[in-house]
Amino acid sequence: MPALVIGTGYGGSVAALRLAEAGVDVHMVEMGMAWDTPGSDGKIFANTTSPDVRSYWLRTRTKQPLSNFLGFPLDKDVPRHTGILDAEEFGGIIVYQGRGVGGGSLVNGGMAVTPRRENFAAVLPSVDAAEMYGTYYPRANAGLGVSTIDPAWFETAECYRYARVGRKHAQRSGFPFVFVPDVYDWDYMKREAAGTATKSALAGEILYGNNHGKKSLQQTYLARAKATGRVTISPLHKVTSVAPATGGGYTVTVEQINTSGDTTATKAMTADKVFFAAGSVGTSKLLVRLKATGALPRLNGEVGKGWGDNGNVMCGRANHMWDATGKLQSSIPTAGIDNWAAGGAFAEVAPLPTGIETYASFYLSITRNPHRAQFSWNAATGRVELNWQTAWKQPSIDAAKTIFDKINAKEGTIYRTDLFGTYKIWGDHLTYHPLGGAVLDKATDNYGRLYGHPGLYVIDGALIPGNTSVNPFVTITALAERNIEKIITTDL
Ligand code: FAE
Repeated sequence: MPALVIGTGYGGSVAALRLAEAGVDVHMVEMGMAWDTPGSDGKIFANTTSPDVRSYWLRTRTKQPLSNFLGFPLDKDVPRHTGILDAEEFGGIIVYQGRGVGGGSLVNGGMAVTPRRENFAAVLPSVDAAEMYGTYYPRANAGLGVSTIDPAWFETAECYRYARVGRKHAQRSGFPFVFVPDVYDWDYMKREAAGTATKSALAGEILYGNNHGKKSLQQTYLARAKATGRVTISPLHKVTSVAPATGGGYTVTVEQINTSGDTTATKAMTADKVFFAAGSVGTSKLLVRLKATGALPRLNGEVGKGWGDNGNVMCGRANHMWDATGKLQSSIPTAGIDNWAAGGAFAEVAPLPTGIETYASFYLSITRNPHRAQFSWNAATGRVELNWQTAWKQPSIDAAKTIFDKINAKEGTIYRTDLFGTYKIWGDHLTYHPLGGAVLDKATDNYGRLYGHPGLYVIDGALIPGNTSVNPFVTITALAERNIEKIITTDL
């Protein structure tokens, strides 16, 4: 076959669509499920407040990002299943990732943020920023279906009381407050609020999938890719090896798995070109292992390096009784506090959709964190390890404190200590935004061609060196649009 794509997230979906449009047949291999069939409750996706068999990737106990509430642990036992959210545990960090056709777009908040141009230039200096902002960011935003909330509706919607409280507190402390675009269908959300459409964002759906309203890749890039007739997808198939084939191209070894995660068949596929789009962690793990075990010996020493957590850190604040944040909270965040230039933090005002009044404000901050980790092969355990240290979150906590210490002082409020454990203020144990591990212009050339093995490409978040200053998927999509255009015109 001409082209095989490993993974069906943002990078993989862009590659598949543009290759197919150029007349190239594409096969996509995805380890997660298809997520196109309703369960016994008639719904495809489980609700955030009631995780079930569909919610976690091959775990026997849930691993909720907010592990506690009012002192009570929230996790519970679930049957082991190829569920939608992977809480992948490394030594110093839990990396949350989407599993299934659509990758992270199945589980994420849909916050679709284009970074400030000066920040982009600092992240990827080898990329022509004028081209990115003139052509590829607009193309990505259009392809993803990005739009911004109607500001008049925002002012009155009960489900955004929490965001308005977040704005009031930010502005009273002098911080810039910005609306954040999203791929959620805002007209659909208005109908949810009016009671004329089945609730999704207003029913708290997000972390384990949205049954309505959110334009995941299934509704955008992947739908268009399939409509070309040139793209096939194998769900519940996991790539375990890629090696040069005798006679040219690559042999790709694929394990078919069942919904308990057991291998039921092993298949060999051959492709002229192979695109690594298994996500920052998935792509890095494959490349590091294949280099170390001799399948792809000529990959360079940059493979596995430059990994970061996009500076993710979470916290909550306890408000006064007169600053109620609302029983009804839309699960789709719509606004943020931009203190990047002064304090190195961009904090999204996040929902806490518990169904009860919590008087809490909750935030996910993206911060400027200088630490970068490396993936390496442990031959003894047969695993790829990541050397991130939990203590490396301290610069992120310090950056977030430039916002929240000031707000707390101004409002006379305190941090919540009951959301991530007992008497624990900071959610510093996780990231939603893994980036890097096969960095552009280091492990690959300036368009994602892996050094050492012609015909192999990286086209996902692994290309980005650890931070994007905002939520990453628009940048991943735009960079993929840029790279695939070059690859199609020069390599095919
Ligand atoms: P990704 O979307 O992770 O896709 C990789 C795919 O490859 C997955 O479907 C894997 O199952 C599959 N795969 C991995 N290994 C293999 C293998 N060996 N064989 C076959 N398939 C494999 O990669 N970002 C934003 O910009 N805005 C947000 O609001 C936002 N919220 C988030 C909320 C949560 C809870 C999470 C987890 C993430 C969030 N993100 C958000 C991050 C965003 O989803 C992520 O950066 C992108 O999905 C990464 O895109 P990639 O194409 O790199």
